[in-house]
Amino acid sequence: ESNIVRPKGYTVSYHANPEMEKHHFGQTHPMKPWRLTLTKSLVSAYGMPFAMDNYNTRAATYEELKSFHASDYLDYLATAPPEDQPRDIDNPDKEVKFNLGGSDCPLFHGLYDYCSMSAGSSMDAARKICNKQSDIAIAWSGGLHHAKRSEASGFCYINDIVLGILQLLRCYPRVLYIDIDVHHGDGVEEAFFSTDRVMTVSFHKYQPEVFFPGTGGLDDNGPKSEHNPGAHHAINVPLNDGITDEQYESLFQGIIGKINEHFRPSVIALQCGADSLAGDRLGRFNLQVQGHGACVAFCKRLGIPMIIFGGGGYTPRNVARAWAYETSIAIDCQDKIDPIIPQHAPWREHFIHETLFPTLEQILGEPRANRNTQKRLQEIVQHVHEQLRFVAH
Ligand code: V1P
Ligand code: CA
Ligand code: ZN
Repeated sequence: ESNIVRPKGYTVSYHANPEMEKHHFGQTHPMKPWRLTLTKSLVSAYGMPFAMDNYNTRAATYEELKSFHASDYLDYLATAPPEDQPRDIDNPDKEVKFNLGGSDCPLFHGLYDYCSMSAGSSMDAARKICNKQSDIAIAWSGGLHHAKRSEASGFCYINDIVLGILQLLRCYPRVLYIDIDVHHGDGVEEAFFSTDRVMTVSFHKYQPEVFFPGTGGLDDNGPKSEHNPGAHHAINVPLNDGITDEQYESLFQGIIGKINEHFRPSVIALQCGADSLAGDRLGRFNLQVQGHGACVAFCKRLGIPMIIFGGGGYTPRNVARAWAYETSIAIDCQDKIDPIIPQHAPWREHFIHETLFPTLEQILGEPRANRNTQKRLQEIVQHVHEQLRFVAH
């Protein structure tokens, strides 16, 4: 498409490793790395690569992974036998200790390669932001926000976001982490619990004991122990089923706008998990591609350098729609692209409705009941504003 040109005055980069998409978590597992192939094919069908710097990234090295993760965990991740091989009789309790091999975090073939490729793309994106070679760097294969220093969790083994933010902290004083995945960004929050140089903000479905991971209540704002500079620097926005575009946009702008004034981030790391979209296999919200994308557009308008990560997203056609649309927002061609999916797009038959913006009725038949009252959403904004009074500015 000849109308897709480089944006004027700033540079956008796209970081991906096509080898990563060939990995499989298993037949019944919701995480499908193939959604990255579908996303890339849609981005390409629209001609968007012409407007960006496109990097084929290398896998992160063991040393790079060690900047956040423990060596015994990485060693086991690198050597644990895949599920269909004989059990590792020398290490009977390591799978339990590291939470590897269950239904959420299976030990599949090529697992270590898969993890180091995801981390490699996110770290590459962070370095391009640090070097000022990119103003917006996109790493859709990252966003694996649940992984801990020595533990896998919720489909996440290596926390590429933490690794990326650690890179950013080498060159920028303050990082604002924003997480619009339907799940709580617990791994990133915990990693930066004790610093005031990173503020973490997660919007998520919150229903302890029912919805994974069960953390991220409104009052959880970082350990309030004495002399913890990180206190008040974790912001949580707990939501109920069925939130709409309109409510989410007003909540997002009210909260992120205020945080921007108080915290004055030098760079933004935005996790764009697409499981917050309506019709997601695991999600519970009623967001459409437009409302999800509006969060990216709002952050972009702040005019601060930004890394954009992927994350969850379990209905591949909707993941590809959202991330292709958000790529178009990054390069500022969202008003130029045809909402009808290009005739030559590979796997076009997967997009049951041939538009980038299916209606709620098209996605769901019957929309999910909205359990978020205006009163409760106002209380949440109020609470966040009160937290920010503790943040130096
Ligand atoms: O609910 C659980 C745990 C497993 N039980 C002990 C409770 N796990 C969830 C994990 C969701 C992970 C989301 C990751 C992300 O935030 C970032 C990439 O999007 C889970 C669910 C669920 N409905 O919440 N696991 C599975 N479903 C699952 C289903 C089939 C096969 C394997 C896992
Ligand atoms: Ca979230
Ligand atoms: Zn998620």
